[in-house]
Amino acid sequence: MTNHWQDIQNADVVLIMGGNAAEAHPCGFKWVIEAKKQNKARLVVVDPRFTRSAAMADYYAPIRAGSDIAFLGGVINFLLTNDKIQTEYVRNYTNATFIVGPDYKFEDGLFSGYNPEKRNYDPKSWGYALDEQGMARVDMSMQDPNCVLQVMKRHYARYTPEMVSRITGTPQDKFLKVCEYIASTSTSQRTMTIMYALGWTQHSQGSQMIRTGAIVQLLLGNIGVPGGGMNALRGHSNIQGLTDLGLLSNSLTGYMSLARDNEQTLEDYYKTRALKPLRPNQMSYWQNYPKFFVSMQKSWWGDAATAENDWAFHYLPKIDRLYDVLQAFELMNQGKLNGYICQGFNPVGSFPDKKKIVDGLSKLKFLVTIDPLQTETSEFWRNFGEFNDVKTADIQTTVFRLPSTCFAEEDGSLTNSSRWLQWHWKGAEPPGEAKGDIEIVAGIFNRIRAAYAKDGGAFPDPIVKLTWPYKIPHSPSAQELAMEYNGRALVDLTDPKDPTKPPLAKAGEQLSGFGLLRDDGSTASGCWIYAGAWTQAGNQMARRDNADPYGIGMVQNWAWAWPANRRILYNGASTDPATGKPWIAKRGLVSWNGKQWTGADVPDIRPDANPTDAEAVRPFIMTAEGVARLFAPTGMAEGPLPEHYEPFESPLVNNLMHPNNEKARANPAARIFKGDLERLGVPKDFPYVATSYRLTEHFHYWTKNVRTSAIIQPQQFVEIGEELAKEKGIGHGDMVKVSSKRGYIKAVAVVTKRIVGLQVDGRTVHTVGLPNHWGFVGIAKPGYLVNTLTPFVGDANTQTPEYKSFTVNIEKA
Ligand SMILES: Nc1nc2c(c(=O)[nH]1)N[C@H]1C(S)=C(S)[C@@H](COP(=O)(O)OP(=O)(O)OC[C@H]3O[C@@H](n4cnc5c(=O)[nH]c(N)nc54)[C@H](O)[C@@H]3O)O[C@H]1N2
Ligand SMILES: Nc1nc2c(c(=O)[nH]1)N[C@H]1C(S)=C(S)[C@@H](COP(=O)(O)OP(=O)(O)OC[C@H]3O[C@@H](n4cnc5c(=O)[nH]c(N)nc54)[C@H](O)[C@@H]3O)O[C@H]1N2
Ligand SMILES: [Mo]
Repeated sequence: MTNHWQDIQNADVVLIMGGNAAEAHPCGFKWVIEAKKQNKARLVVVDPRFTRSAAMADYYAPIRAGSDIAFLGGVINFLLTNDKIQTEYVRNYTNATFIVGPDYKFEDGLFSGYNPEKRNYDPKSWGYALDEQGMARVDMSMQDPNCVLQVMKRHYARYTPEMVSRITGTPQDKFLKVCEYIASTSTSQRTMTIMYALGWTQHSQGSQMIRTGAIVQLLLGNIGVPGGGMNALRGHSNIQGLTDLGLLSNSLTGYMSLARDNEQTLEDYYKTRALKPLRPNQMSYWQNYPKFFVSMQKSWWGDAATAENDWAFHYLPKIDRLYDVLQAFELMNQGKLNGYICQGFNPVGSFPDKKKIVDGLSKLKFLVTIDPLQTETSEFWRNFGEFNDVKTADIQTTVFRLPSTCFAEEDGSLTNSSRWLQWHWKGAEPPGEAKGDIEIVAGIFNRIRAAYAKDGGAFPDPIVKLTWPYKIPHSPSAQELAMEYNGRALVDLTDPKDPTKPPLAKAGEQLSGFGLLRDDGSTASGCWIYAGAWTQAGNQMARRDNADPYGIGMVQNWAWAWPANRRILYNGASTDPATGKPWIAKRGLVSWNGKQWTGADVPDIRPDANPTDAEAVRPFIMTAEGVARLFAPTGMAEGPLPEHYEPFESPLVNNLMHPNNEKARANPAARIFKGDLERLGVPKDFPYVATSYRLTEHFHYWTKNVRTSAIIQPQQFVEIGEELAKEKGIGHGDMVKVSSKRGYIKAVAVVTKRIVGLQVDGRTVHTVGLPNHWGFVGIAKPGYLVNTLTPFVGDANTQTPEYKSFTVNIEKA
């Protein structure tokens, strides 16, 4: 979230699109109700299904799954052609004024730089026009035909209400009504928040769907302001913490990244990460990358990371490709990956194309599962009849099951969607032989290290020299790890401005924030954005003061938020650039008092940045531009502006935007492996759009082990609309067979008014809804896994699978 849960109460309009907060985030959803109570906020929901969120909405519009870029592109067109943008915000806080370079082109659905063999883009031609000093050229009047605003106007002119409706199936009048609600927040006095989750992320163009939402918010001046923002409603209790700590295979902590194999030296590595400003006087805060990186290396390898060895840069792997989960299972299937450790993860249930997942696991030498429960994954080798029809005798994989605790049986912190690190305390002792996750992983590590120390190996240093300072080496405590992430001074840190002053931190002391980090090896910090969470004053995550002195939900002393306990990111943009005073006085976050920035939140701008300077520091300090990017010259795999593509499986044989270009039918840069192309269905055989989702009564695949949940939602069902049911002769409660190119499941039909057929390009397209919670292990009624049906396709940037739009057939079983 750019903002936070409590802040939703400040919104005037709430758009829930690509999520179903009432159902999947019921505790957080109460802040939507607060917004309705306090501000007469209007709730608008756009979803293929009339959900429990829709049931609370002031306005609901249906949409065909997978077509949100067309819808939001239409919103952008509406805002630009009807002059419903917050002009001064757009001019000062976004790159609308920046001139795009002469080589940029968009033709027939493809951007310049496309390589069809590699299915990727060279983004070189997407850069800005630069002046002699290497600064980006701008036109503050936004009239230059090549400035971003004008480029966008041309790009989105194609997204007319007629075209939007033809693609999305949303009736035109409903689409336009949603546009009006959204446009009502283009004044500086009204804000809209967008709440989204998997309805946007789980698509082959998911990242661009989210970007389209962000562009809408920027045009309206709704980013950085209270009641605004792009609010990703995260999944598992600590999934925000997972990405913060860099647990994705290409990540390091605090959103740093692993070097690629063409970046063999530290200098090359920094080149594309510590970017110089593109406009005069801007901060480009990532210029501090070396401070964050060296501090992380010192935290990991201590005295073995020295200036002479480039802070042990060569200890880190250099990646030749992304090693996401799709890649891992592809490699397993190819026989190139033969051991797998599955910690708190049940891929047989949760990953797409179950057959491919089970085939992959069957080729392993060993599989380790670390889980409090038996799962479909730990039992993948057993025959469960039609639900998992494997030949056990043919599977040679050795499976180790290591029983772990769950969160209530350990101390630690969870980072929620608001970026708050909240400490919790153990509530019970683990049962039986279960051990905590830290102890299990430490046990594996210590044994591997002992083996390396004894026998040597190809490259022992990174393992043998890893810092391991814990009191009980086989069981580090959560406290020790949290303090390590925060970081400490390794020597007395003198003030560079005045070395005679007492040190800013003494050797050995916990650091108060990332502002103290250095790139000379004098500081250690495991995760720079977490610096400030456990200071000399103690555990900030354990704070529990819910005082809200400004009455706008700013509880600065409740837990601790990254970065720097800032609750709303980019909050400098909540002020009028002419004065530095809040756009909305009663919801003031920060303001310029003539000398410095102060306010209810920690200012997200240099403290002494005078807004009245001609070249004032702009509030988007993490970009080299200093402003937010409507047009992204780098960073996105499939182009600088979002463009509608069809899902890989769609009821349409072509992309209505580019009917004659097969290459632009589906996202041209999305992740798909050769073999999986053959496992995609065509509309003639699989005419219905399928989408999968959650129910309040279950949490993924584990609550089918809980008696009460297994009673209230006992077995797999499938939702279809009344019209489709009639066409197919399916009655409420009948058993049906749902099939895709990859397999089939059988389930009970629920015939409902909540899903309706949509008019897409002149014909009716039906949606089949698949709640995704059951399987063959547990105490609920055993059954098929929904992911038997889903395609092995991933988003071009994140490789998140396309669970939310694929195609099926349905018939009475
Ligand atoms: N009770 C419960 N709560 C949970 C979970 C759970 O299992 N049970 N899981 C947690 C996890 S890990 C996560 S990630 C979150 C997920 O939270 P959500 O994303 O809110 O949950 P979903 O139900 O998967 O999907 C949300 C909605 O997206 C809609 N949708 C599907 N395709 C599209 C599309 O193309 N466009 C639009 N606009 N909408 C679409 C679906 O109809 C559905 O209503 O929930 C978390 N909360
Ligand atoms: N078709 C379809 N597929 C989907 C989705 C969808 O919407 N549609 N959603 C996707 C999403 S967003 C997600 S997050 C995934 C979820 O996929 P998974 O993460 O694979 O599913 P969970 O059932 O949440 O599995 C987590 C496991 O963690 C175990 N666990 C719980 N606490 C602990 C602990 O403290 N330590 C350890 N070691 N284990 C623990 C649980 O017992 C459980 O077996 O599913 C994805 N798959
Ligand atoms: Mo999730």
